[in-house]
Amino acid sequence: MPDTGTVKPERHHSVCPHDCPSTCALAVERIDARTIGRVYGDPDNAYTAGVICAKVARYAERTHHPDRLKTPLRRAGPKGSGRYTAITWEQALDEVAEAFLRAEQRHGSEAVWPYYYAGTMGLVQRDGINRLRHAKKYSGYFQSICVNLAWPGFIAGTGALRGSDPREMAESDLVVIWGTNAVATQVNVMHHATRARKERGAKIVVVDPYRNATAEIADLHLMLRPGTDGALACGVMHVLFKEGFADRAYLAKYADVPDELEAHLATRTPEWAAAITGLPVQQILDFARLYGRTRRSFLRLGYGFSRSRNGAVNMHAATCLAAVTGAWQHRGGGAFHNNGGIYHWNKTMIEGLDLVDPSIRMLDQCRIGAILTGEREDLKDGPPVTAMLIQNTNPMVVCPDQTVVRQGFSREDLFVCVHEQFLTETALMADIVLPATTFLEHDDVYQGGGHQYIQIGRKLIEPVGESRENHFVIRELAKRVGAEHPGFGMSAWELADWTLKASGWPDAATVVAGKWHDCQPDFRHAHYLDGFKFPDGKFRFAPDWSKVGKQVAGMPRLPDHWEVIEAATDEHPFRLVTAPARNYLNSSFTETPTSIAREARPTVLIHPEDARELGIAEGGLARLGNRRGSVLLHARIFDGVQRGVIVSESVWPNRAFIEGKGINTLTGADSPSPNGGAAFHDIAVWVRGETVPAIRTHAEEVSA
Ligand SMILES: Nc1nc2c(c(=O)[nH]1)N[C@H]1C(S)=C(S)[C@@H](COP(=O)(O)OP(=O)(O)OC[C@H]3O[C@@H](n4cnc5c(=O)[nH]c(N)nc54)[C@H](O)[C@@H]3O)O[C@H]1N2
Ligand SMILES: Nc1nc2c(c(=O)[nH]1)N[C@H]1C(S)=C(S)[C@@H](COP(=O)(O)OP(=O)(O)OC[C@H]3O[C@@H](n4cnc5c(=O)[nH]c(N)nc54)[C@H](O)[C@@H]3O)O[C@H]1N2
Ligand code: SF4
Ligand SMILES: [Mo]
Repeated sequence: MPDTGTVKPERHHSVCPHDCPSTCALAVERIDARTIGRVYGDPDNAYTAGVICAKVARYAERTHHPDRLKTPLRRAGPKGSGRYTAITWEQALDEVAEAFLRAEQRHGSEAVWPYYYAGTMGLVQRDGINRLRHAKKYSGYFQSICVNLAWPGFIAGTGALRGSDPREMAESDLVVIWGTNAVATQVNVMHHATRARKERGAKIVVVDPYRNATAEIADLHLMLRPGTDGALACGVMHVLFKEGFADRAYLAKYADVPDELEAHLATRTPEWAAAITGLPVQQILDFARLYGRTRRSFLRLGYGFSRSRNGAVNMHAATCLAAVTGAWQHRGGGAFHNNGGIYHWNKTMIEGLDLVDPSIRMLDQCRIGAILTGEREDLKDGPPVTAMLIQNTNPMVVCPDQTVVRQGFSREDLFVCVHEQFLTETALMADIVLPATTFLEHDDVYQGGGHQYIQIGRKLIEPVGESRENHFVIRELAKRVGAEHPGFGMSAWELADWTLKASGWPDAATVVAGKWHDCQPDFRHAHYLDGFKFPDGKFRFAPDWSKVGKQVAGMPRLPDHWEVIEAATDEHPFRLVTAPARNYLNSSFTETPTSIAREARPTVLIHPEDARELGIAEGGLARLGNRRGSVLLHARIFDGVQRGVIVSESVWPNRAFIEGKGINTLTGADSPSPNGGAAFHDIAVWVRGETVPAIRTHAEEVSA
């Protein structure tokens, strides 16, 4: 970072674009037209409240990283070799367009598959790729990697993806942080929860399979087996009914089948739940009674406990607690997962929705391995995919069943263009690599998932090298492949402004002037006091799963433990959770030196007694395997898990592992109910101790 002397750099409002529920309001130091300094959380924003994570506070490290891509590149060696030659933007865009036109000529437009995700959460830069695909009838893209288990589970009971104002956590007497490692993944939750503790003596309960940084500071940690939250929720509700904590008047007015639920729960005793979750009976009773007698009890439901094959059922079961006690009626009470349902966007211009052709096939993001290796069912009996444009995602690291993903990307007849900030492992498989701007180098509009603000982030510095925003690439390709839509003629700013106005929000200039727009619905609406979002206004204990997904066979009618997880067996006695690493964000920040130094190396946490039986010592090597493959990494002996549960904080690049195979080698790509996705924390494996010659850590490699 340049020396700024004694003059304080000016601070500018911005928005964190990363795939994190917090979508923090930022104050960014701008040192000059090309350089940023430190990044702060905006203290005036009621949700951010001046708090941001360490990795974004030092964003200068990422923006000004020497490895930022600076020019377009053309592959000059085998796929994956990393041999590239620099070319001009004109050459690069012409070649991509030619490849797309060629693919279209040979196999039809569906042979081209634009592939993207939420590396940036800006609506224009993230979703604009859809305008190109709709205009050209390229293959559709079914997003499934992140929210497809969680959201249907929440909506199943409430009818809508929204809940109590997340800021109300500060006014709660009991905050239950369930399946989210908030200290690491959405630090602002902790700000509001610890305020409640300081100001009101609130209790903080964490439900999580390992003693993560959030559990460390909890009053009570329910350290259950992964994939057993449905059983926990049922055991708790059994006690709530039995011991008089159920609000019968509320249930009569606001719930569908409370009597049937009560009868169903009669056999779901705390003892039953203890046997499935591995928790002590007394702990389940203590939690149930604490929850039952606290009116202002706030369920802060994360994504983690939904990343199991029964995750949607577990999410629904957890939401049922607030209906049983009627906690929804109280300030600081109820439940919150994500606010997606409060926004009413008109994305016609951004995504070209007026051009949608429903006959075009949709290809599943998580099934990319099967799709690229030609599985007929995944291709919907259509043509092979022979050309791709990839923006804001790194499937060669983050997608399940990596062995098959790698096979697919290795196909010689597949043309891939990757638009990236760094030479990721996906970019390494590309024929053409295009350099991308970061959020500080372009305009966009953002909505909060974990809160309720719309914000705009403006371009603050000049693009690094020759990097260009996503919207530029989409426009330029549109010109070259003959795609037409008014959206291609607008700037990112104009698209943001049009979209805000067409959606009934204030225009872009107004949002910028006020720094953000607060979209919080009023108390009655947020707490469903005028009814849940169904015609009869009643919460669904017995949801119609077919309303939230297509694969519903076998899903239980009422909250339960649904035994479809990858259970431990004699052959695969361990259950692996691949929870997020604090200093990484998915695969991002795995390039910044401070993050790498703090995470050190790919590691698996193993219970001391399991480690002893396996003959694995602290810092020793462990091989984890199942029928999908095996990975070799270092072990840490850790007593903050149940026996039989292991945790590997993720997502390290494959190349950071000793044998170049990363953790998602072990993850299944089978599509869970009711709506697809990936069960990243639901992996059965065997574990073996192993010895190999000393090998440098990733951190050592990077600094070497
Ligand atoms: N530092 C950091 N922040 C991130 C990310 C990151 O990778 N790193 N990723 C971002 C993204 S894309 C997302 S979607 C969010 C997700 O953030 P979260 O909502 O926190 O969800 P997860 O990250 O999947 O997992 C969180 C916790 O769930 C626990 N868990 C796993 N299985 C179970 C289970 O069966 N039951 C229960 N109760 N808990 C379980 C894990 O042990 C972990 O501690 O975070 C975002 N923020
Ligand atoms: N084992 C395991 N695997 C997981 C998970 C897990 O918990 N465990 N979590 C899963 C989850 S929840 C998710 S959401 C996925 C996410 O996985 P990814 O989609 O890969 O997530 P990111 O790392 O957020 O973003 C990917 C890339 O976007 C790039 N990028 C950022 N901004 C821009 C931009 O403006 N333009 C362009 N062109 N590129 C940009 C970044 O440089 C980064 O390389 O990973 C999943 N994979
Ligand atoms: S907590 Fe999340 S939204 Fe906030 S700065 Fe960090 S990554 Fe960005
Ligand atoms: Mo995610």
